[in-house]
Amino acid sequence: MMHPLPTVPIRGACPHDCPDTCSWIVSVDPATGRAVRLQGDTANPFTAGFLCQKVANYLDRVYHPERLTTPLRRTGPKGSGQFEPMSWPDAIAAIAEQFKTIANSADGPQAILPYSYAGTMGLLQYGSLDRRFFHRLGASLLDRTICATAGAAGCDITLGTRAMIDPAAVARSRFIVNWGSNTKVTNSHLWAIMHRARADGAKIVTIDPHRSRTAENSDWWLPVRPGTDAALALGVLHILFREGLEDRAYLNDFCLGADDLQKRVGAEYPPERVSHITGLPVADIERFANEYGRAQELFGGPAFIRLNYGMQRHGGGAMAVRTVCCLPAVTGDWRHPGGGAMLSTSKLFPFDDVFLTRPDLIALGTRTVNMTRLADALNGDVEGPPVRALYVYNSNPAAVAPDQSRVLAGLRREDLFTVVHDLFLTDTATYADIVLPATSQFEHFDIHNSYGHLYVQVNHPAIAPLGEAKPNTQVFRLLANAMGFEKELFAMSDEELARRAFEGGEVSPANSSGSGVTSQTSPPNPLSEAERGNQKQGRFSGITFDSLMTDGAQRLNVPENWAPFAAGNFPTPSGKCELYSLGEAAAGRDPLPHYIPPHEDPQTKPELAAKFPLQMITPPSPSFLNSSFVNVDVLRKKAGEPRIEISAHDAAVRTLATGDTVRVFNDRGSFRAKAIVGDSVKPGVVVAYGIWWNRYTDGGANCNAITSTALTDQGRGATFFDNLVEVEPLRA
Ligand SMILES: Nc1nc2c(c(=O)[nH]1)N[C@H]1C(S)=C(S)[C@@H](COP(=O)(O)OP(=O)(O)OC[C@H]3O[C@@H](n4cnc5c(=O)[nH]c(N)nc54)[C@H](O)[C@@H]3O)O[C@H]1N2
Ligand SMILES: Nc1nc2c(c(=O)[nH]1)N[C@H]1C(S)=C(S)[C@@H](COP(=O)(O)OP(=O)(O)OC[C@H]3O[C@@H](n4cnc5c(=O)[nH]c(N)nc54)[C@H](O)[C@@H]3O)O[C@H]1N2
Ligand code: SF4
Ligand SMILES: [Mo]
Repeated sequence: MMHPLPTVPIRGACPHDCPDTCSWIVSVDPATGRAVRLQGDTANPFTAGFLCQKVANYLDRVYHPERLTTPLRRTGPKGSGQFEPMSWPDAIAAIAEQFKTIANSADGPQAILPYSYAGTMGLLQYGSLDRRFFHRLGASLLDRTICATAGAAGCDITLGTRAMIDPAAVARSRFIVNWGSNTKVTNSHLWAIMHRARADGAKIVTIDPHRSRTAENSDWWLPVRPGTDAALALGVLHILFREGLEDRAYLNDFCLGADDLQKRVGAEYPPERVSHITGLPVADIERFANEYGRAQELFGGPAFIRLNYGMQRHGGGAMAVRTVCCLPAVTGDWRHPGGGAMLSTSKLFPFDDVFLTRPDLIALGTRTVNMTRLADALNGDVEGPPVRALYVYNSNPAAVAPDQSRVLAGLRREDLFTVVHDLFLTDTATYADIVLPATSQFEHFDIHNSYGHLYVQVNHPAIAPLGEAKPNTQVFRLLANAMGFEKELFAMSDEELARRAFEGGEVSPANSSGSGVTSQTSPPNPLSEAERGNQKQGRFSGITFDSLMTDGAQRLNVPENWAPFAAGNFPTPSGKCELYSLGEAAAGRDPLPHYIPPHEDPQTKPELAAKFPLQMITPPSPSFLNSSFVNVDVLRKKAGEPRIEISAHDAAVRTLATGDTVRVFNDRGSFRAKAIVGDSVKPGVVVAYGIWWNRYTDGGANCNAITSTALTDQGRGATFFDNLVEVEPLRA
């Protein structure tokens, strides 16, 4: 009897938009060339050999029967999903012809809009030759604001960079705050470290309007009213100063404006006012501030805040992040390994982004379109020429972009030429004129940073592309050739691009922002002196590209239990933690933190609340990754069906019971869901889990039917969690 050949292990990394960027090993059957198994790679100590439930089912995604295998041409009305196969040469020629026609028309190339986000976070497939192509073409620039720019702006004001520490050091924290962070679900490897700390005595607190899985599994849940985190943080600061819990030496040595801040919070944010704004009892605010400020004394170690995206997606989202970032400076928690706060580590990876994306190719005066405002852009509500062509890749805006009915109306326009490159016929792809099949992470090469840990790694292709699927980089090589662009701009192989982006990183003056966490189209800011200093220390030193190719994930060259702000070193204009912001003062704005209410706030917009009394937040379902995985049957079954959670009080007023189908609506649109009545939210708040594909909903619309294109106070970000709605039973 013949023994089967052993499977071949291939190292790679999970490409999804998740801070964990897990290292994995794909086992390939050499006889068939098929991937037969996927496991976490134990060689990466942070991701520790375990993958989340979504990616544990990855073979179902890669070998899904609905994978696109050839280019398609539309044969029916837009949105009908009627297509016929076409060849790659025909598809590329058709796209190039349309782009040339538009570029040569009176509207010019800016009438072409690329639309992409983080379907993959690999540096090459996220943003490299695509950026070069659209810059060279003269297309509109895309401001990639849909996720993280509000928080980035908020952090930058206070810290000059993202809030970050070595996340592995969280094991040493003793008072852990998940603030607008569903860590158990969205950052599960950090959650595991939090639990290690808890076994050693740490207390875990979660501040969230929803009793999320994280809140449920914490020692204390603080159900803050949506969009009021800045007020809560200002109230905590009030108490810290009142109780003398501030670290005077840290404030004197490393901070700007402590006295001004103390006066502001002393006069304007007493606990009673903060209680009224946030909906939290005064006693809870007092207790939280005291435990936070006395963490060393009460719990034997520093306090740590995992601040995440939940608080950003509101009208005052940047201010909320900016204000929370002041807390560890006032307590001096930045001094201690494991203390402080973390939003993102992506800025730490000094890849040569300028080399990859070539912003020098951007023509002066090119307009920028904010991706959050796609609904407006497709309906003629932005400056400049109309959008006549849309090229979508790494994103599914028909499901994930706000103000969905206007997004879909735009996608239905007969005069819009739409190309969608994806692995699947997503909601967006059903509106395309041409659909192109994309490779999965098993089928292409890439190099990865992470926004939740300190490891750099490459992803090796494990199997041949399915059907005629092609990686993003390859499609832009073909398109560039058809457009007659300079060959040398697109000639390098993916491996060469990665090597150069990695090796060039040490000397590059480029910004080192990573995928998915900053807007990448505006010409990069030169690094501040402090950041350049950091970079010269060589965070890639000791790592070679060749060693990444052979050995897998490697840790950046930063000290174990790194505490970057232990001795100040804030890359702000003043070099200090700016409790008082010089930049804000220079811009003529209030230089001190203050509370900015949500756009749709019952306290400040009573007329709107009379029509739509409930604040709705719309975080993703734990079974999905944004709208990815909705078409994987086991995961969709786990998610159940679109549902909303509503308090017993609000349900009673509307004669609703668990299991009832409801209509959720406001002036922008409506969607249907099953009601879950309980105490997972306070009266006045409803939660809708996203982000369903419209085609799998009853009624053809998901929760983005009610979200708006209004932007955050700073950072031009999306306000997905800032909505007033009404809910009514749908009865036959
Ligand atoms: N399983 C899974 N993991 C993911 C994702 C996914 O879709 N699924 N998405 C990935 C992506 S793209 C991102 S950006 C991250 C996001 O990571 P997180 O920020 O952790 O995720 P969210 O669920 O968007 O929001 C976190 C929590 O904020 C709460 N929240 C809403 N409004 C407020 C508020 O005003 N104040 C406070 N304090 N809390 C509020 C929500 O109820 C939610 O529980 O997760 C990544 N990981
Ligand atoms: N209501 C509401 N809306 C939200 C959010 C929310 O919490 N609530 N979250 C927001 C957030 S945080 C984010 S980050 C955005 C995410 O929005 P998107 O970035 O659009 O994320 P996905 O929905 O996962 O869609 C990514 C698509 O890229 C495709 N893809 C994957 N790999 C590749 C590849 O290599 N090449 C190509 N061409 N395609 C590929 C996938 O198949 C998938 O269809 O959604 C936002 N929308
Ligand atoms: S989605 Fe996140 S947790 Fe899941 S495997 Fe990918 S990186 Fe790891
Ligand atoms: Mo995101």
